Amino acid sequence: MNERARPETVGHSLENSAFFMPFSMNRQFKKAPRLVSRAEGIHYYTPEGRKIIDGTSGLWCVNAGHCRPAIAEGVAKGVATLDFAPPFQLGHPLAFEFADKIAALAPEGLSKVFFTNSGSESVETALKLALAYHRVRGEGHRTRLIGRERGYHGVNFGGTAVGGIVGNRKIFGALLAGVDHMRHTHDLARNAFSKGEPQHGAELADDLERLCQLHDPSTIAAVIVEPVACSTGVLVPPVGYLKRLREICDRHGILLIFDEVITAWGRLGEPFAALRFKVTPDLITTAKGITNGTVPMGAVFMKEALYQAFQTGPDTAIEMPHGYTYSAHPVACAAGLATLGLYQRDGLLTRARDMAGYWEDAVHSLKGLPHVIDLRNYGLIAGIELAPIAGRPTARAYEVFLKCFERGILIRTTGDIIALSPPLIIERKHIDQLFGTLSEVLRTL
Ligand code: PXG
Repeated sequence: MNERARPETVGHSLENSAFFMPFSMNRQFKKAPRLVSRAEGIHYYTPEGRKIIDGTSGLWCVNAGHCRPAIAEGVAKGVATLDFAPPFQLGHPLAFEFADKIAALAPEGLSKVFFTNSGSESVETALKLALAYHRVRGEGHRTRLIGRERGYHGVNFGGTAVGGIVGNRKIFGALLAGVDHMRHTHDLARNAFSKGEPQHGAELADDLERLCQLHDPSTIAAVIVEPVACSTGVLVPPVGYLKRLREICDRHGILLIFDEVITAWGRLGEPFAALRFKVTPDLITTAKGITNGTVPMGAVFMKEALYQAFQTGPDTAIEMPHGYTYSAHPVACAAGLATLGLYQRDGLLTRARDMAGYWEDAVHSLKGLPHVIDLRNYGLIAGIELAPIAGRPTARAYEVFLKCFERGILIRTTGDIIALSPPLIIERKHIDQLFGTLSEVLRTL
Protein backbone atom coordinates (compact mmCIF):
# COMPACT_ATOMS: atom_id res chain seq x y z
CA MET A 1 0.00 0.00 0.00
CA ASN A 2 1.38 3.37 -1.00
CA GLU A 3 2.02 5.44 2.12
CA ARG A 4 1.71 8.77 0.35
CA ALA A 5 -1.06 11.08 1.39
CA ARG A 6 -3.74 11.43 -1.24
CA PRO A 7 -4.74 14.99 -2.06
CA GLU A 8 -8.41 14.37 -1.28
CA THR A 9 -7.51 13.30 2.23
CA VAL A 10 -7.31 16.83 3.59
CA GLY A 11 -6.23 16.77 7.17
CA HIS A 12 -4.48 13.48 6.50
CA SER A 13 -0.70 13.74 6.89
CA LEU A 14 1.13 15.18 3.88
CA GLU A 15 4.50 14.39 5.37
CA ASN A 16 5.43 11.77 2.78
CA SER A 17 3.82 13.47 -0.18
CA ALA A 18 5.65 13.33 -3.52
CA PHE A 19 5.14 17.05 -4.10
CA PHE A 20 8.48 18.93 -3.90
CA MET A 21 7.06 22.34 -3.11
CA PRO A 22 8.76 25.29 -4.82
CA PHE A 23 10.41 28.02 -2.71
CA SER A 24 8.99 26.45 0.44
CA MET A 25 10.14 24.96 3.70
CA ASN A 26 9.02 21.48 2.67
CA ARG A 27 9.64 19.67 5.95
CA GLN A 28 8.02 22.33 8.09
CA PHE A 29 5.06 22.81 5.76
CA LYS A 30 4.27 19.13 5.35
CA LYS A 31 4.18 18.72 9.12
CA ALA A 32 1.70 21.58 9.51
CA PRO A 33 0.12 22.30 6.09
CA ARG A 34 -1.81 25.40 5.19
CA LEU A 35 -4.21 24.62 2.38
CA VAL A 36 -6.71 26.63 0.43
CA SER A 37 -9.24 24.86 -1.71
CA ARG A 38 -11.52 27.56 -3.05
CA ALA A 39 -11.44 31.27 -3.75
CA GLU A 40 -13.86 34.04 -4.62
CA GLY A 41 -13.35 37.77 -4.98
CA ILE A 42 -11.02 38.97 -2.27
CA HIS A 43 -11.11 35.72 -0.30
CA TYR A 44 -9.54 32.30 -0.10
CA TYR A 45 -11.32 29.48 1.72
CA THR A 46 -9.56 26.66 3.52
CA PRO A 47 -10.82 23.07 3.13
CA GLU A 48 -12.47 23.48 6.55
CA GLY A 49 -14.31 26.53 5.21
CA ARG A 50 -12.29 29.24 6.97
CA LYS A 51 -12.38 32.56 5.09
CA ILE A 52 -9.04 34.30 4.47
CA ILE A 53 -8.61 37.80 3.03
CA ASP A 54 -6.09 37.58 0.21
CA GLY A 55 -3.67 40.38 0.97
CA THR A 56 -1.25 39.25 -1.73
CA SER A 57 -3.39 38.66 -4.85
CA GLY A 58 -2.25 35.05 -4.70
CA LEU A 59 1.36 35.69 -5.62
CA TRP A 60 0.99 39.25 -6.91
CA CYS A 61 -1.12 38.04 -9.84
CA VAL A 62 -4.86 37.84 -9.18
CA ASN A 63 -5.41 41.55 -9.78
CA ALA A 64 -9.14 41.35 -10.60
CA GLY A 65 -9.90 39.10 -7.63
CA HIS A 66 -10.56 35.37 -7.62
CA CYS A 67 -12.78 33.20 -9.76
CA ARG A 68 -14.32 36.03 -11.73
CA PRO A 69 -17.06 34.47 -13.89
CA ALA A 70 -16.11 36.48 -16.98
CA ILE A 71 -12.61 34.99 -16.94
CA ALA A 72 -13.72 31.48 -16.00
CA GLU A 73 -16.18 31.56 -18.92
CA GLY A 74 -13.54 32.93 -21.31
CA VAL A 75 -11.14 30.14 -20.37
CA ALA A 76 -13.83 27.45 -20.59
CA LYS A 77 -14.94 28.65 -24.01
CA GLY A 78 -11.33 28.98 -25.15
CA VAL A 79 -10.32 25.47 -24.19
CA ALA A 80 -13.44 23.97 -25.72
CA THR A 81 -12.91 25.84 -29.01
CA LEU A 82 -9.17 25.54 -29.68
CA ASP A 83 -7.18 23.54 -27.15
CA PHE A 84 -3.80 24.03 -28.79
CA ALA A 85 -2.26 25.39 -31.96
CA PRO A 86 1.45 25.34 -32.85
CA PRO A 87 2.75 28.88 -32.57
CA PHE A 88 5.59 28.36 -35.06
CA GLN A 89 4.68 28.94 -38.71
CA LEU A 90 0.97 28.76 -37.83
CA GLY A 91 -1.33 31.19 -36.08
CA HIS A 92 -4.70 31.54 -34.45
CA PRO A 93 -6.76 34.72 -34.34
CA LEU A 94 -6.72 35.26 -30.56
CA ALA A 95 -2.93 35.67 -30.49
CA PHE A 96 -3.02 38.57 -32.95
CA GLU A 97 -6.06 40.15 -31.31
CA PHE A 98 -4.56 39.92 -27.84
CA ALA A 99 -1.13 41.22 -28.89
CA ASP A 100 -2.69 44.23 -30.63
CA LYS A 101 -4.94 45.04 -27.68
CA ILE A 102 -2.19 44.94 -25.07
CA ALA A 103 0.31 46.75 -27.29
CA ALA A 104 -2.23 49.57 -27.50
CA LEU A 105 -2.00 49.97 -23.71
CA ALA A 106 1.80 49.96 -23.57
CA PRO A 107 3.94 53.10 -23.40
CA GLU A 108 4.24 54.80 -26.76
CA GLY A 109 6.66 53.07 -29.08
CA LEU A 110 6.56 49.65 -27.39
CA SER A 111 4.53 48.32 -30.25
CA LYS A 112 5.48 44.66 -30.55
CA VAL A 113 4.77 41.73 -28.20
CA PHE A 114 6.48 38.35 -27.75
CA PHE A 115 4.48 35.77 -25.78
CA THR A 116 5.96 33.49 -23.10
CA ASN A 117 4.48 31.41 -20.27
CA SER A 118 5.86 33.01 -17.14
CA GLY A 119 7.78 35.93 -15.74
CA SER A 120 11.00 33.92 -15.79
CA GLU A 121 10.58 33.17 -19.48
CA SER A 122 9.76 36.81 -20.18
CA VAL A 123 13.03 37.79 -18.54
CA GLU A 124 15.08 35.24 -20.50
CA THR A 125 13.36 36.37 -23.68
CA ALA A 126 14.09 40.04 -23.03
CA LEU A 127 17.75 39.35 -22.22
CA LYS A 128 18.19 37.23 -25.35
CA LEU A 129 16.42 39.82 -27.52
CA ALA A 130 18.77 42.48 -26.15
CA LEU A 131 21.86 40.42 -27.00
CA ALA A 132 20.51 39.52 -30.44
CA TYR A 133 19.54 43.13 -31.20
CA HIS A 134 23.10 44.29 -30.70
CA ARG A 135 24.50 41.41 -32.72
CA VAL A 136 22.28 41.97 -35.75
CA ARG A 137 23.31 45.62 -35.72
CA GLY A 138 27.02 44.77 -35.70
CA GLU A 139 27.51 45.49 -31.99
CA GLY A 140 28.20 41.93 -30.91
CA HIS A 141 30.72 43.29 -28.42
CA ARG A 142 27.79 44.25 -26.20
CA THR A 143 27.55 41.07 -24.16
CA ARG A 144 27.30 42.25 -20.57
CA LEU A 145 24.03 42.30 -18.64
CA ILE A 146 23.58 44.55 -15.64
CA GLY A 147 21.08 43.90 -12.86
CA ARG A 148 20.75 45.37 -9.40
CA GLU A 149 21.25 44.15 -5.88
CA ARG A 150 17.96 43.00 -4.38
CA GLY A 151 16.47 42.56 -7.84
CA TYR A 152 14.32 39.50 -8.61
CA HIS A 153 13.97 38.39 -12.19
CA GLY A 154 12.71 34.87 -11.87
CA VAL A 155 14.54 31.60 -11.64
CA ASN A 156 15.95 30.70 -15.05
CA PHE A 157 19.66 31.04 -15.79
CA GLY A 158 19.73 34.62 -17.01
CA GLY A 159 17.18 35.90 -14.54
CA THR A 160 18.88 34.23 -11.61
CA ALA A 161 22.23 35.67 -12.68
CA VAL A 162 21.04 39.27 -13.13
CA GLY A 163 18.94 38.94 -9.98
CA GLY A 164 20.47 40.32 -6.84
CA ILE A 165 19.27 37.92 -4.17
CA VAL A 166 22.27 36.07 -2.82
CA GLY A 167 20.26 33.22 -1.35
CA ASN A 168 18.67 32.47 -4.71
CA ARG A 169 22.04 32.27 -6.47
CA LYS A 170 24.64 30.77 -4.26
CA ILE A 171 23.31 27.21 -4.34
CA PHE A 172 23.63 27.16 -8.16
CA GLY A 173 27.19 28.31 -8.67
CA ALA A 174 28.44 30.56 -11.45
CA LEU A 175 25.41 30.70 -13.80
CA LEU A 176 26.19 33.39 -16.43
CA ALA A 177 29.48 35.16 -16.99
CA GLY A 178 29.62 38.86 -17.83
CA VAL A 179 26.98 39.97 -15.36
CA ASP A 180 27.33 42.79 -12.87
CA HIS A 181 25.01 44.54 -10.44
CA MET A 182 24.27 48.13 -9.45
CA ARG A 183 23.68 49.05 -5.86
CA HIS A 184 20.14 48.73 -4.57
CA THR A 185 18.19 51.83 -3.57
CA HIS A 186 17.04 50.86 -0.10
CA ASP A 187 18.10 53.52 2.38
CA LEU A 188 16.40 53.40 5.75
CA ALA A 189 18.67 56.05 7.23
CA ARG A 190 17.43 58.71 4.82
CA ASN A 191 14.07 57.44 3.61
CA ALA A 192 12.31 55.49 6.40
CA PHE A 193 8.52 56.01 6.51
CA SER A 194 8.41 57.66 3.08
CA LYS A 195 4.97 57.94 1.56
CA GLY A 196 5.21 57.02 -2.11
CA GLU A 197 8.52 57.75 -3.80
CA PRO A 198 11.35 58.41 -1.35
CA GLN A 199 13.05 61.78 -1.70
CA HIS A 200 16.65 60.64 -1.45
CA GLY A 201 18.67 58.45 -3.77
CA ALA A 202 18.35 59.57 -7.42
CA GLU A 203 22.15 59.69 -7.43
CA LEU A 204 22.27 55.91 -6.84
CA ALA A 205 21.54 55.60 -10.57
CA ASP A 206 25.07 56.91 -11.11
CA ASP A 207 26.25 53.48 -10.00
CA LEU A 208 25.40 52.46 -13.56
CA GLU A 209 27.80 55.09 -14.83
CA ARG A 210 30.44 53.63 -12.51
CA LEU A 211 29.90 50.15 -14.01
CA CYS A 212 30.06 51.67 -17.49
CA GLN A 213 33.43 53.15 -16.72
CA LEU A 214 34.62 49.94 -15.06
CA HIS A 215 33.67 47.61 -17.91
CA ASP A 216 33.66 50.02 -20.89
CA PRO A 217 30.08 50.97 -21.80
CA SER A 218 30.41 49.49 -25.28
CA THR A 219 30.53 46.01 -23.71
CA ILE A 220 27.14 46.43 -22.01
CA ALA A 221 24.04 45.12 -23.79
CA ALA A 222 21.27 45.85 -21.31
CA VAL A 223 20.30 46.92 -17.84
CA ILE A 224 17.35 45.24 -16.14
CA VAL A 225 15.50 46.62 -13.13
CA GLU A 226 12.10 46.28 -11.55
CA PRO A 227 10.61 49.80 -11.41
CA VAL A 228 9.52 48.88 -7.86
CA ALA A 229 11.52 45.93 -6.52
CA CYS A 230 8.73 43.90 -5.02
CA SER A 231 10.02 40.47 -4.01
CA THR A 232 12.77 41.85 -1.83
CA GLY A 233 10.38 43.99 0.15
CA VAL A 234 8.75 46.76 -1.90
CA LEU A 235 11.62 49.10 -2.68
CA VAL A 236 10.05 52.15 -4.31
CA PRO A 237 12.43 54.07 -6.60
CA PRO A 238 13.66 57.40 -5.28
CA VAL A 239 12.30 60.47 -7.08
CA GLY A 240 14.23 60.90 -10.35
CA TYR A 241 16.11 57.59 -10.12
CA LEU A 242 14.53 55.80 -13.08
CA LYS A 243 14.81 58.88 -15.29
CA ARG A 244 18.51 59.04 -14.52
CA LEU A 245 18.97 55.36 -15.40
CA ARG A 246 17.27 56.07 -18.71
CA GLU A 247 19.61 58.99 -19.42
CA ILE A 248 22.72 56.93 -18.68
CA CYS A 249 21.50 54.08 -20.92
CA ASP A 250 20.81 56.56 -23.72
CA ARG A 251 24.22 58.12 -23.36
CA HIS A 252 25.92 54.75 -23.88
CA GLY A 253 23.61 52.91 -26.30
CA ILE A 254 22.51 50.43 -23.62
CA LEU A 255 19.02 48.91 -23.67
CA LEU A 256 16.88 49.48 -20.60
CA ILE A 257 14.56 46.65 -19.57
CA PHE A 258 11.82 47.21 -17.01
CA ASP A 259 10.82 43.96 -15.37
CA GLU A 260 7.14 44.63 -14.76
CA VAL A 261 6.09 41.09 -13.96
CA ILE A 262 4.48 42.49 -10.81
CA THR A 263 4.08 46.21 -11.53
CA ALA A 264 2.17 45.88 -14.81
CA TRP A 265 -1.58 45.39 -15.15
CA GLY A 266 -2.75 48.09 -12.79
CA ARG A 267 -0.78 47.39 -9.64
CA LEU A 268 0.48 50.98 -9.46
CA GLY A 269 -2.59 52.70 -10.90
CA GLU A 270 -1.63 52.57 -14.58
CA PRO A 271 -1.41 49.61 -16.96
CA PHE A 272 2.39 49.77 -16.64
CA ALA A 273 4.77 51.29 -14.08
CA ALA A 274 6.61 52.90 -17.00
CA LEU A 275 3.50 55.02 -17.57
CA ARG A 276 3.20 55.84 -13.88
CA PHE A 277 6.84 56.92 -13.54
CA LYS A 278 6.88 58.46 -17.03
CA VAL A 279 10.07 56.70 -18.02
CA THR A 280 9.99 54.57 -21.18
CA PRO A 281 12.28 51.54 -21.32
CA ASP A 282 13.20 49.65 -24.49
CA LEU A 283 11.65 46.41 -23.31
CA ILE A 284 9.06 45.51 -20.68
CA THR A 285 8.61 42.04 -19.25
CA THR A 286 5.22 41.02 -17.87
CA ALA A 287 3.32 37.91 -16.72
CA LYS A 288 1.11 37.23 -13.65
CA GLY A 289 -1.78 39.71 -13.97
CA ILE A 290 -1.87 39.33 -17.74
CA THR A 291 -4.33 36.45 -17.25
CA ASN A 292 -5.25 37.32 -13.66
CA GLY A 293 -3.12 34.34 -12.66
CA THR A 294 -5.55 31.86 -14.19
CA VAL A 295 -3.50 30.42 -17.04
CA PRO A 296 0.30 30.72 -17.18
CA MET A 297 1.34 33.43 -19.61
CA GLY A 298 3.89 36.17 -20.04
CA ALA A 299 4.51 38.88 -22.61
CA VAL A 300 7.56 40.92 -23.54
CA PHE A 301 6.88 44.34 -25.03
CA MET A 302 9.56 45.91 -27.20
CA LYS A 303 10.18 49.08 -29.10
CA GLU A 304 9.39 48.97 -32.79
CA ALA A 305 13.10 49.48 -33.57
CA LEU A 306 14.00 46.20 -31.87
CA TYR A 307 11.46 44.27 -33.89
CA GLN A 308 12.53 46.00 -37.09
CA ALA A 309 16.20 45.25 -36.46
CA PHE A 310 15.42 41.57 -36.87
CA GLN A 311 13.48 42.01 -40.13
CA THR A 312 16.51 42.62 -42.31
CA GLY A 313 17.60 39.16 -43.54
CA PRO A 314 16.05 37.24 -46.44
CA ASP A 315 12.32 36.78 -45.93
CA THR A 316 12.80 33.03 -46.28
CA ALA A 317 14.66 32.99 -42.95
CA ILE A 318 13.14 32.78 -39.48
CA GLU A 319 13.90 36.16 -37.95
CA MET A 320 14.08 35.12 -34.32
CA PRO A 321 15.05 31.55 -33.40
CA HIS A 322 13.31 31.79 -30.06
CA GLY A 323 9.89 30.83 -28.74
CA TYR A 324 8.09 28.24 -26.64
CA THR A 325 5.71 25.42 -27.52
CA TYR A 326 3.15 27.31 -25.48
CA SER A 327 3.93 30.85 -26.71
CA ALA A 328 0.56 32.50 -27.39
CA HIS A 329 -1.26 29.38 -26.19
CA PRO A 330 -4.87 29.76 -27.32
CA VAL A 331 -6.28 29.12 -23.84
CA ALA A 332 -3.89 31.67 -22.33
CA CYS A 333 -4.89 34.18 -25.01
CA ALA A 334 -8.56 33.50 -24.24
CA ALA A 335 -7.83 34.04 -20.55
CA GLY A 336 -5.88 37.20 -21.35
CA LEU A 337 -8.64 38.66 -23.51
CA ALA A 338 -11.28 37.91 -20.89
CA THR A 339 -9.05 39.41 -18.19
CA LEU A 340 -8.38 42.53 -20.19
CA GLY A 341 -12.09 42.92 -20.89
CA LEU A 342 -12.79 42.75 -17.17
CA TYR A 343 -9.95 45.12 -16.27
CA GLN A 344 -11.31 47.63 -18.76
CA ARG A 345 -14.98 47.19 -17.93
CA ASP A 346 -14.35 47.72 -14.22
CA GLY A 347 -11.63 50.34 -14.57
CA LEU A 348 -9.18 48.12 -12.67
CA LEU A 349 -6.06 49.25 -14.50
CA THR A 350 -6.36 52.67 -12.88
CA ARG A 351 -8.30 51.81 -9.72
CA ALA A 352 -5.16 51.54 -7.59
CA ARG A 353 -4.74 55.26 -8.10
CA ASP A 354 -8.17 55.99 -6.58
CA MET A 355 -7.56 53.67 -3.64
CA ALA A 356 -3.94 54.70 -3.06
CA GLY A 357 -4.70 57.51 -0.59
CA TYR A 358 -6.82 55.32 1.69
CA TRP A 359 -4.28 52.53 1.34
CA GLU A 360 -1.38 54.84 2.20
CA ASP A 361 -3.13 56.10 5.34
CA ALA A 362 -3.84 52.52 6.42
CA VAL A 363 -0.22 51.48 5.86
CA HIS A 364 1.19 54.40 7.79
CA SER A 365 -1.28 53.90 10.65
CA LEU A 366 1.07 51.09 11.73
CA LYS A 367 3.77 53.60 12.62
CA GLY A 368 4.85 53.24 16.24
CA LEU A 369 3.82 49.59 16.60
CA PRO A 370 6.43 47.26 18.11
CA HIS A 371 9.43 46.49 15.90
CA VAL A 372 8.11 48.44 12.87
CA ILE A 373 11.17 50.22 11.46
CA ASP A 374 9.80 51.28 8.08
CA LEU A 375 6.54 51.59 6.17
CA ARG A 376 6.44 52.14 2.43
CA ASN A 377 3.74 52.18 -0.19
CA TYR A 378 3.03 52.87 -3.83
CA GLY A 379 -0.18 52.18 -5.76
CA LEU A 380 -1.72 49.14 -4.10
CA ILE A 381 1.51 47.76 -2.66
CA ALA A 382 2.96 48.07 0.81
CA GLY A 383 6.16 47.06 2.54
CA ILE A 384 6.28 46.83 6.32
CA GLU A 385 9.80 46.32 7.60
CA LEU A 386 10.34 44.81 11.04
CA ALA A 387 13.49 44.84 13.11
CA PRO A 388 14.91 41.31 12.97
CA ILE A 389 15.30 39.25 16.13
CA ALA A 390 19.02 39.24 16.91
CA GLY A 391 20.62 36.12 15.42
CA ARG A 392 17.31 34.89 13.95
CA PRO A 393 16.68 36.78 10.72
CA THR A 394 13.24 36.21 9.12
CA ALA A 395 11.80 34.68 12.32
CA ARG A 396 9.85 37.77 13.39
CA ALA A 397 8.07 38.32 10.08
CA TYR A 398 7.37 34.60 9.72
CA GLU A 399 5.66 34.60 13.10
CA VAL A 400 3.47 37.46 11.87
CA PHE A 401 2.67 35.51 8.70
CA LEU A 402 1.56 32.45 10.68
CA LYS A 403 -0.50 34.44 13.17
CA CYS A 404 -2.15 36.43 10.39
CA PHE A 405 -3.11 33.25 8.55
CA GLU A 406 -4.67 31.89 11.75
CA ARG A 407 -6.64 35.13 12.08
CA GLY A 408 -7.87 35.14 8.49
CA ILE A 409 -5.49 37.27 6.44
CA LEU A 410 -2.89 36.17 3.93
CA ILE A 411 0.25 38.29 3.85
CA ARG A 412 3.64 37.62 2.26
CA THR A 413 6.99 37.94 3.95
CA THR A 414 10.48 38.27 2.60
CA GLY A 415 13.25 38.43 5.14
CA ASP A 416 11.73 40.51 7.94
CA ILE A 417 9.61 42.53 5.57
CA ILE A 418 5.88 42.05 5.10
CA ALA A 419 4.67 42.69 1.56
CA LEU A 420 1.03 43.41 0.74
CA SER A 421 -0.53 43.58 -2.72
CA PRO A 422 -4.27 42.90 -2.54
CA PRO A 423 -6.54 42.38 -5.53
CA LEU A 424 -7.31 45.72 -7.16
CA ILE A 425 -11.02 45.25 -6.40
CA ILE A 426 -10.31 45.74 -2.68
CA GLU A 427 -12.83 47.90 -0.80
CA ARG A 428 -12.17 50.19 2.14
CA LYS A 429 -13.77 47.73 4.55
CA HIS A 430 -11.29 45.03 3.49
CA ILE A 431 -8.39 47.44 3.91
CA ASP A 432 -9.66 48.17 7.43
CA GLN A 433 -9.87 44.44 8.17
CA LEU A 434 -6.43 43.73 6.73
CA PHE A 435 -4.69 46.43 8.72
CA GLY A 436 -6.85 45.89 11.81
CA THR A 437 -5.73 42.26 12.01
CA LEU A 438 -2.16 43.09 11.15
CA SER A 439 -1.92 45.72 13.84
CA GLU A 440 -3.43 43.30 16.41
CA VAL A 441 -0.83 40.71 15.48
CA LEU A 442 2.04 43.21 15.56
CA ARG A 443 0.96 44.19 19.09
CA THR A 444 1.34 40.57 20.21
CA LEU A 445 5.00 40.37 19.23
N1 PXG B 1 10.35 39.09 -12.48
C1 PXG B 1 9.76 39.64 -11.41
C2 PXG B 1 9.92 41.10 -11.16
C3 PXG B 1 9.00 38.85 -10.55
O1 PXG B 1 8.43 39.42 -9.48
C4 PXG B 1 9.47 36.97 -11.96
C5 PXG B 1 10.21 37.79 -12.77
C6 PXG B 1 9.35 35.52 -12.32
O2 PXG B 1 8.06 35.19 -12.68
P1 PXG B 1 7.56 33.65 -12.68
O3 PXG B 1 6.22 33.74 -13.36
O4 PXG B 1 8.53 32.88 -13.47
O5 PXG B 1 7.50 33.23 -11.25
C7 PXG B 1 8.84 37.49 -10.84
C8 PXG B 1 8.06 36.57 -9.95
C9 PXG B 1 7.35 36.84 -3.91
C10 PXG B 1 7.35 36.16 -5.23
O6 PXG B 1 7.15 36.20 -2.91
C11 PXG B 1 7.47 36.91 -6.37
C12 PXG B 1 7.51 36.29 -7.60
C13 PXG B 1 7.39 34.91 -7.70
C14 PXG B 1 7.25 34.17 -6.54
C15 PXG B 1 7.22 34.79 -5.30
O7 PXG B 1 7.57 38.04 -3.83
N2 PXG B 1 7.70 37.07 -8.69
